[in-house]
Amino acid sequence: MNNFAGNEIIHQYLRHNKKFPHVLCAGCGHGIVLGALIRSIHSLEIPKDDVVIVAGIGCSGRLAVYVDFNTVHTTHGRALTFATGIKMANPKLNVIALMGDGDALSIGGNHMIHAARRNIGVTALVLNNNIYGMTGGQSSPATPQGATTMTNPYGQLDKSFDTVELARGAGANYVARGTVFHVKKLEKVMTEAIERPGFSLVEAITPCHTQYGRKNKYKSPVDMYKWMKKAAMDVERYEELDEAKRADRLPIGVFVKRDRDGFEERYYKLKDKLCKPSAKGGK
Ligand SMILES: Cc1ncc(C[n+]2csc(CCOP(=O)(O)OP(=O)(O)O)c2C)c(N)n1
Ligand code: SF4
Repeated sequence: MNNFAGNEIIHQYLRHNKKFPHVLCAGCGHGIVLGALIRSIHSLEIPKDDVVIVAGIGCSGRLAVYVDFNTVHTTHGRALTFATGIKMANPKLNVIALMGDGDALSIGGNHMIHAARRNIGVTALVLNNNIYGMTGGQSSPATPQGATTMTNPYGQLDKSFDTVELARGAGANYVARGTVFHVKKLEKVMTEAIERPGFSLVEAITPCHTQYGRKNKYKSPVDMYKWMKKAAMDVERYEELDEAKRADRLPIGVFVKRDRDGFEERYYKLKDKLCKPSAKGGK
């Protein structure tokens, strides 16, 4: 598909009469993630009315207002709780929770773990820009150790969370990572994530030059994209490297593919069993 055809597709899914121009800074990667998400939904031919985008709060959460699906802009850290309720009420819907790294791993971290443990049929899309973008650049659990932030001017002391390992350990059916530089690959894993029953998580690495990059020696947003180009490598190749060569590299691709039954499947099976009329004619 050429760029023009790609733009035509995106055009069909935007709320043109509302909320534009958008609020994102020049060079922000969040719009690229949204474009990839739209194209993956389009490629699956899912009707707009069968898609629900549930967003938290943050620059990432803001994306929900631009797209013409069923959308819910919820509270910070609670996207997965709303998403769980929606999926349980109508399991036929494709429910996608859009969250920043702060949203998903900090205030919403517990919901993330338990949504994965339950294996609820929701797709979690974590836009990881290593920082709290919207509120001025505070450290998030994804801020790399040693990085400078508004709240850690002498360098982040804590180690950062590995979103992929967290979701894998908690029991998600599908876990992948991509970057906005490698957008075709990102689109592919998003498509697979939406298709797979049970809990899926895609971590999209996306730059926030405004709050993170310029405090960490990236002179321009372009430098951040160059970093992604250089650091990212397919997970299969990454796993062949010895420990020393893995430093500063970022594995991307698919990390987990499982077929465990989803929570709503187990719940509705139990409900059917309990509601079956008994042999004696009672309920
Ligand atoms: C309960 C609650 N606590 C704190 C906030 C303030 N707040 C809004 S967005 C945000 C962090 C945003 O960072 P992230 O989730 O990483 O998204 P980004 O803006 O980087 O896309 C915070 C702390 C809030 N809105 N609600
Ligand atoms: S503050 Fe960062 S995350 Fe927010 S719009 Fe600007 S570049 Fe994007």
